[in-house]
Amino acid sequence: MLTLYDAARCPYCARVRIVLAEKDVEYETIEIDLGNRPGWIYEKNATGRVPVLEEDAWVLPESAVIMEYLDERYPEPPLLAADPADRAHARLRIFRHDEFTAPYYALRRGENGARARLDEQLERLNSALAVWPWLGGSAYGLADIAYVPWVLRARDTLDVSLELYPSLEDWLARLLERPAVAAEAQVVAAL
Ligand SMILES: N[C@@H](CCC(=O)N[C@@H](CS)C(=O)NCC(=O)O)C(=O)O
Repeated sequence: MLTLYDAARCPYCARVRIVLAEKDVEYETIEIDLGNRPGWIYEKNATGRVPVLEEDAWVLPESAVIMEYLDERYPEPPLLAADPADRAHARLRIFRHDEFTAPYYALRRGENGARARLDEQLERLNSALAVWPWLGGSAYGLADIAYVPWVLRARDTLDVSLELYPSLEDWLARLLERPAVAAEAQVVAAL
C-alpha cells in the first residue's frame, strides 16, 4: 500500500493527489499539520516538506518527481505523451512552474506589484492555451496537473477572476470535467 504524506492546502500535494486519482491507485493519507510539522517528517524528507510518497521503507519526495514516478509505475492512463518531443515540452512547462507560482505566493504574502506579475503569467498561460488545448500540447497530462492546483487556489482563495483569460478559463472548465480534478476543487472549497 502506498502512503502519501499530505496536506490538504498544499498545491504540490494536490499534484500527487490528482495523479493518484487519475490512475485509480489506492493509497492511504497521513495529513501533516504544516503549522506544526512533526519532527519525524525530516526522516522522510530532509527538507521537511510534503508531499512525500512512501511504499514499505522506500520514500520519495518532490511532487514533480513523484508525478513522473507514478506515471511510470502505473502506466494507465498515460499522463505523458509517447513522443519524446511532446514529453520534453511537458517537462519544460513543469520545470518552469515557478515563473507562475512565484507571483502567486507573492500575492498571497500581499507584496506590492504581485497581482500585476500574476496577471502577466495568467496571460502567458492563456496565450499558450489559445494555440494548444493543453499545457503539454495536444493531450491532457502532467503539465496540466502541475499547474491546475495554483490556478484553482488563485481563483477560489485569492479571488483572481479568470474572465480576462478565456482560453485559460476554458482549459479549467475542461479540467473540472475530470473527476480527479473536480475532487481537488472540492478540497480547495473546503479549505
Ligand atoms: N519542491 C517541493 C515543494 C513542496 C512544498 O513546498 N511543500 C510545502 C507545502 S505546500 C511545505 O511542505 N512547506 C513546509 C515548509 O516549507 O517548511 C515539491 O514540489 O514537492
